[in-house]
Amino acid sequence: MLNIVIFGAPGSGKGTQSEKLIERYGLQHISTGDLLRSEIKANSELGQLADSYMSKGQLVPDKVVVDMLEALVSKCNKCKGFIFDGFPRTIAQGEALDAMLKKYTVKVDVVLSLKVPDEELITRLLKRGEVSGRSDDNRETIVNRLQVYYDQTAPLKDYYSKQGNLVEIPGQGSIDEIFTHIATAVDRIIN
Ligand code: B4P
Repeated sequence: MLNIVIFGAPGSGKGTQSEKLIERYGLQHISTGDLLRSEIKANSELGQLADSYMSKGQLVPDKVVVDMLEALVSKCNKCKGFIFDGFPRTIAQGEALDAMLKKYTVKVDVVLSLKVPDEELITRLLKRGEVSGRSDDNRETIVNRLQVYYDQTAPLKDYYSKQGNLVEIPGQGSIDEIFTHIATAVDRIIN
């Protein structure tokens, strides 16, 4: 089993690079952002709760996200592995993920940390906002999301660095160029 965490600030290209990872390695993709947005679309109770946080650029509470993820991981008994996209986003989520995988005697094999300067992140997300219709792709919310990232999510880099599985990936350049760096890091692990 191969378990990959794709990590980075909002707009760093986690979703974009995940699509290429799925294509190349055939892993099960779990994007907490996509899952939460589909709950919002369905206007479920969970979706209404998630929207009240996401539209302000805040993180959805850990327990809500961890329970949602645990349900998915436990269902997937024939998976070759997972790409965790946008999860974990807090140290508590990181610890929950480690505990969850331990039950299946597996672990996070690699954390691909995409590095992109803030100005480029803002430009990308504003551009996406022109077409996405996402309530969180506007300047005010983007600035808040970046602050939340630095306060609550970035400390995970240290967490994984101590585990020895963090790989920094330059997140600027063409999508294919970035993926070449990613594939090199992943191939090093599986070969
Ligand atoms: P996510 O859905 O994870 O979204 P994201 O961080 O905005 O985007 P991503 O990094 O995937 O960017 P993308 O590839 O699309 O989270 C949204 C919200 O959900 C969070 O703010 C939070 O509220 C909530 N949430 C999600 N997970 C949670 C969790 N675990 N706990 C609590 N709350 C959670 O790229 C962005 C844009 O850049 C795209 O338009 C793309 O085309 C462009 N792009 C990508 N690569 C590029 C490149 N190389 N050059 C130029 N443009 C590029």
